[in-house]
Amino acid sequence: MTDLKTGTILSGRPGSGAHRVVALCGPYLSGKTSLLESLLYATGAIGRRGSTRAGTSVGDGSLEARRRSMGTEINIASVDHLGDQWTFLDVPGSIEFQHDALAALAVCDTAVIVCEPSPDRVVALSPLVKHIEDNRIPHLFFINKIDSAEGRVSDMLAALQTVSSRKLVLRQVPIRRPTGDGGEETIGYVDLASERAYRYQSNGASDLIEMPAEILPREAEARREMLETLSEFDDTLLEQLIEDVAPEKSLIYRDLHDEFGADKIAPVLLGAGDRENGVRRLLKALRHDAPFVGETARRRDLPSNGVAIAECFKVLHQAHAGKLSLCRVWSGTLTEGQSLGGHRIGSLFRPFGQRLDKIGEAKAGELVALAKIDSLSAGQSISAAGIAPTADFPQAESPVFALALSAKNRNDEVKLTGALQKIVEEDPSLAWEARAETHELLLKGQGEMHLKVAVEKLAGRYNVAVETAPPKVAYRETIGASASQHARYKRQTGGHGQFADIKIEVRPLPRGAGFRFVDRIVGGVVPRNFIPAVEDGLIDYLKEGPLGQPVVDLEVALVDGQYHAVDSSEMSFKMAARIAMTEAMPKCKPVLLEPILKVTVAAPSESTSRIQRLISGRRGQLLGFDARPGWTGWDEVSALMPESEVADMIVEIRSVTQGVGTYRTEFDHLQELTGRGADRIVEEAKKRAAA
Ligand SMILES: Nc1nc2c(ncn2[C@@H]2O[C@H](COP(=O)(O)OP(=O)(O)OP(=O)(O)O)[C@@H](O)[C@H]2O)c(=O)[nH]1
Ligand SMILES: [Mg+2]
Repeated sequence: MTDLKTGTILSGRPGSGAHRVVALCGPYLSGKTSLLESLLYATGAIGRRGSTRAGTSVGDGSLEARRRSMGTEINIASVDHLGDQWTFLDVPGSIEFQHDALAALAVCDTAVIVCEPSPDRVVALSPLVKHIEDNRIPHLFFINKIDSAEGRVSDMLAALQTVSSRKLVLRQVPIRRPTGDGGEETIGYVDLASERAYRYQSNGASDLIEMPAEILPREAEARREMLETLSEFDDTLLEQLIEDVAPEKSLIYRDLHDEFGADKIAPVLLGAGDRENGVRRLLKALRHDAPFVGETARRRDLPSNGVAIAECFKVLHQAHAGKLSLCRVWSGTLTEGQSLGGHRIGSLFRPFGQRLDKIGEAKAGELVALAKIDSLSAGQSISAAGIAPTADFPQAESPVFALALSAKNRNDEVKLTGALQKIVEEDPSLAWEARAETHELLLKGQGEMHLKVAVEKLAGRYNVAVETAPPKVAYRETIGASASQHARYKRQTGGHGQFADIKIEVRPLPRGAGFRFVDRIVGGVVPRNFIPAVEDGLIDYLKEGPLGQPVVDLEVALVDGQYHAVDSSEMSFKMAARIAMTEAMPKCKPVLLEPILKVTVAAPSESTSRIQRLISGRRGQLLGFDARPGWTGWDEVSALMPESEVADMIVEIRSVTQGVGTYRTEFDHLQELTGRGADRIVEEAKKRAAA
């Protein structure tokens, strides 16, 4: 289809050489990278199929991924297939690396949601499906590992429908055969549109076989369901069904194509990606039904008028190539050496696993790595107008886990912050912060594994070895009683001495008031120029009170004093202030304060009561729960919780929510902490001071 106003090709035809992008996404270990391997093999891009388990796959080639046999970053591979060009973006399934999945989804034409045939695990899919639906990304489900499926496909379909607001359309029914041990195995499938039966091969394309007689009733029922769903969007088909006229195949194919492209239905395919079963059928569906770049650009409100524009969705920092901005070209052509919006486009690369193939130009639809455009980062587009943010690019998730970092070699500190900047640019769901309250360098992210991988990258790619520790909690202390104190600082060491004499009154202030200094000196008993020195001395003392923590929420009034015309100095008044505080504080009933956070946990409703128990078990005070806005079947539980109890809470939240629960926090107040918990913290502070 051509846009009449601009002459741009909005949608192409299979075999027209157009370049489409497919994101392979889905839960942890559902088989995405194995499926990618089979897609590459089936299209002839690789001559032999590797495996993630053996560490021989094209995807997961990074050290961090290989070490764990899991995805930790986007894998990219482009292939030619029957006159079309395809780029597959295989993303990590772990929720901790989810940002890469969202980045890939932003630039794809179609998402393939790869899931396992386990109805009780579909909850794990719900945030992903919601994100895809919210962004109106045409998507299909690939029920993988069909070789190990135990239940019925119809039960899986029903479970999937509970997390999908799009009507699901089953495209295939499995052909099953009893196994010797009383179970069943899937040996092939019937395609419900063509009504042809196929037998899976252990390697290569499935064989066309005669339709097994025993499957006919099931096939007929599944086909009727497919047609009924399609007829909800097509009156012609509806009339034919009512009048019992057998619809033309071309009509069925057209409906499948149009309603998929318009994101009204989500087709469901079956297969086993690690042995190529159903892989060619998947390729065929993509070939016929995946939208083209112009349609995707239109969906995202990006220009597709033939003028060059590309959007960066991820940055990589490479030892040799330097900064690489991974981009999708939405319109026009990018060429090596071209100047675009004031930026020179240097080398262009096409990524294939860990390999970068140099190319001279990249056309609309293509996925390309642009070298050394320093200011081009994820979520920005580059065009003749310069570099600008794209409106609907996914925001980075707020962190739910943190570690304190320190360089093993003190001389590496500058190198460390430089490397942190780079890894955060590569993965914006990581963040780092020099936290003044605890004097720690914090690395924050989506979970322990996420941060461990980041730490491995620091060591392996940037050559900065770091130590990690759980972050400190920013405890404070305050006082529960008032006291007056007189203090004198006097030294006589030859020449002229040191003299300062002051009287202070210390009293507690309400929570949140901080520190207040009051000058009540009358008649110049402490000269004006020394009063700031008294205040300085107080502030200096307050950095660490008798319980080993910064002191807050108190007032200190300077009420009286004496000075000596020769011996008094700023220094001596500062010293007197310290002495006065050191003596006054123990009389003021010091008490520990711990930070309390307002916590909002979001989780599927069936785990709400478990979340509430988890919060109560961590000294939390429940405030209530409500439906999570915009999320069907999810709740938000809010509570006040001590910061120390929140630190590793994500691990437990995930274990009771199939990994999908999450939380956000904001500081609420400081609260007095007494008893054994407080004693332990004071002990630790003392030990640290002594060390
Ligand atoms: N039985 C069976 N096992 C499979 C199939 N596909 C993948 N597996 C196995 O499932 C495990 C995970 O496969 P991967 O391809 O690494 O899964 P993934 O979805 O890429 O994993 P992450 O990227 O870490 O989320 C491996 O042990 C595979 O061998 C399949 O179709 N059938
Ligand atoms: Mg993977």
